[in-house]
Amino acid sequence: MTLSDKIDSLMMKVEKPVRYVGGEFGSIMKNPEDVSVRYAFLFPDTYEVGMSHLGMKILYHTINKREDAWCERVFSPWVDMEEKMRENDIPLFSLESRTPVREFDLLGVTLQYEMSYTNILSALDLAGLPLRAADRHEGPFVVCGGPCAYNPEPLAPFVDFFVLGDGEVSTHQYIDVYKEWKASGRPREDFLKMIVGINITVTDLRMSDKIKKLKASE
Ligand code: B12
Repeated sequence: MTLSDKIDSLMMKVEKPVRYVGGEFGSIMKNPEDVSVRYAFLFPDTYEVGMSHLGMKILYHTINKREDAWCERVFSPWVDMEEKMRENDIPLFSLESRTPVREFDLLGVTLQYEMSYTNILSALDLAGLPLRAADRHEGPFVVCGGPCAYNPEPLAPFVDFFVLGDGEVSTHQYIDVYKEWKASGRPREDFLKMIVGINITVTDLRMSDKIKKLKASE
């Protein structure tokens, strides 16, 4: 049974299955073979809360305009679906291609309100990713942006890096750096060093869980 079959088998058993089916007008499908960067954008709340968020639409469009990248959407499942996913060993997946989140290159998370922070931890756990950035030695880099990124301290141990301000330009910048890093074969921590210079706050993984602000000049 494929992951997609397993997901389909739950659709009649959960409330509002339309939250998990995708395929809406405007959603973008690409061939994974044709792109070098796969980006999962998580709105850490249910589909109906997240789908009306303008920032996600802007960044989805911005990333998908690139021929070398594919951005897919991810939402938090409602409690009934989460319970069934855990029972049936179904990891958190993207809406477009139903790919497990842990197989993406980058996991972008929007921080719209602090009350969503516990959903972010649930999402990481459901994706099968270690919660703490320092414990993640493979899988997607977790990047957070949005209004609450201005106070990164509470989520710092769980996030690889934060982006402050509007994402339209910086998203391209760190995707470009990601491609360069991937092609170079350098160690995972080096990616975080390479993004210094973009308007970004990086979690210092090796020294401590403290936030270390790296300016372009450092
Ligand atoms: C519109 C809005 C709403 C709408 C949301 C409609 C919707 N579904 O989108 C409504 C009225 C529903 C709402 C509700 C709430 N809101 Co509100 N909301 C806003 C508001 C005014 C604008 C958000 C917005 O759409 N901006 C426009 C888009 C285009 O910009 P953006 O989201 O910031 O995204 C850009 C960048 O931030 C960045 N970015 C965003 N995400 C990411 C992710 C990555 C990875 C990267 C790289 C970049 C990036 O790139 C985007 C494009 O440039 C903000 C205040 C503000 N000025 O930001 C408050 C704000 C986000 N809301 C807030 C709060 C508290 C709430 C509520 C919890 C209120 C309540 N008690 O019920 C609820 C929670 C929602 C829920 N769970 O249902 C607070 C959060 C503060 C906090 N510390 O938690 C804010 C900051 C207002 C404030 N100053 O108090 N809200």
